[in-house]
Amino acid sequence: MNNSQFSELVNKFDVILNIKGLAPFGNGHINDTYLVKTAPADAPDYMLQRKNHKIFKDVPGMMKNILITTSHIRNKLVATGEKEVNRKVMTYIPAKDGQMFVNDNEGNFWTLFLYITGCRVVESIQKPEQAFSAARAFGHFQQQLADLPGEKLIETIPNFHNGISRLFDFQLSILKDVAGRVSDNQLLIAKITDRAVEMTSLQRWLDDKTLPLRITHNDTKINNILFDHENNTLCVIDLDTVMPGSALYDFGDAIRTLGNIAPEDEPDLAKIVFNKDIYEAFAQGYLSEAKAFLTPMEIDNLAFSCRYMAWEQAMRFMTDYLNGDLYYKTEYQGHNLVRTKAQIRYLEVLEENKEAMEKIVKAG
Ligand code: GN1
Ligand code: MG
Repeated sequence: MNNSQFSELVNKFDVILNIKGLAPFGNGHINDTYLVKTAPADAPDYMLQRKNHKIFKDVPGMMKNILITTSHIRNKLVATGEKEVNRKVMTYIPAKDGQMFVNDNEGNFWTLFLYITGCRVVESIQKPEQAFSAARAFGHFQQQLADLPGEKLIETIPNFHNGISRLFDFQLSILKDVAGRVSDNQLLIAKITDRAVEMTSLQRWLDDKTLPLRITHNDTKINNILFDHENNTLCVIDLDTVMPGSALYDFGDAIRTLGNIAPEDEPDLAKIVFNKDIYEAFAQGYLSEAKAFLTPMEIDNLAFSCRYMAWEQAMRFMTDYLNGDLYYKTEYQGHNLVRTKAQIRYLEVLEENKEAMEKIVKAG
């Protein structure tokens, strides 16, 4: 897409912009994001994002979810006298036709939202204080949405964190073996399969209502929180998967990236080490917000949720590898296999730390 096509697209939104430049932004695995710089220098900048409609099959429904949740949070911020509302919740710009997206000639869906000035994305956390604030931000996000009726939201990706359905997809990818990658990876496959009975218990507890359904974020990687330059959290972003889910998904997924010192695709497995101090700070920060609404069953399973999310993610990466790399963006041949191995190693590290992790939650 050239610059004039980009400005044509941006012009379909209900805002007048003097575009100065446009550049790719961030490193999400699913959508494509661009920063739209505007003039004069003090005018707000925007983020233009192409939603991946092969993965999000109902983009209008997803954008409706996002509008409902951001409006709900915005109303609360206004009611409590928050002065910087636009820095504490995402602001999506409607199109001139009133929809929350515009289409290009190829049928892609584009959205526009306000760039939050003075924000920072972090890919890993070294300081426990930062983990504590990140956890409070995620806990607070769940709490802000706790009184929003779940039936108002659609499932933007059905069965997104449903371990039973993810396991089914994994087994199907093994049976089909379209890329001929199964025979070389029997050991990894076994490591995932061996844990299936324990791991699918989370879904069984949701099915029999031992665990409650809430509105959750479902993609609580550390890079989905914005910080300011003083390390204060500003707001939770990447709301595509906000939908009914378990609070355990959010806690577990955060520890999946935060508790691991190494990147998600670290090829040197020896570098995958669990950062207990970060985990402890995160658990304390999360409980300081969430203890008020979590059930004892949820609290008892916070440590387990970390192993669950690592298992599920390992299985998702492996499924994609066996399917011939169709889902996640990959940067090189075998990238999904490297991610799988790193994720399984992290799962083993979490298993080695199981007792310590449970003790920390009990103390919190
Ligand atoms: C994807 O797009 P991104 O990078 O925020 C994925 C998450 C995975 C994550 C793994 C919609 O998130 O579920 O945990 O990659 N999002 C979707 O890094 O599948
Ligand atoms: Mg993201």
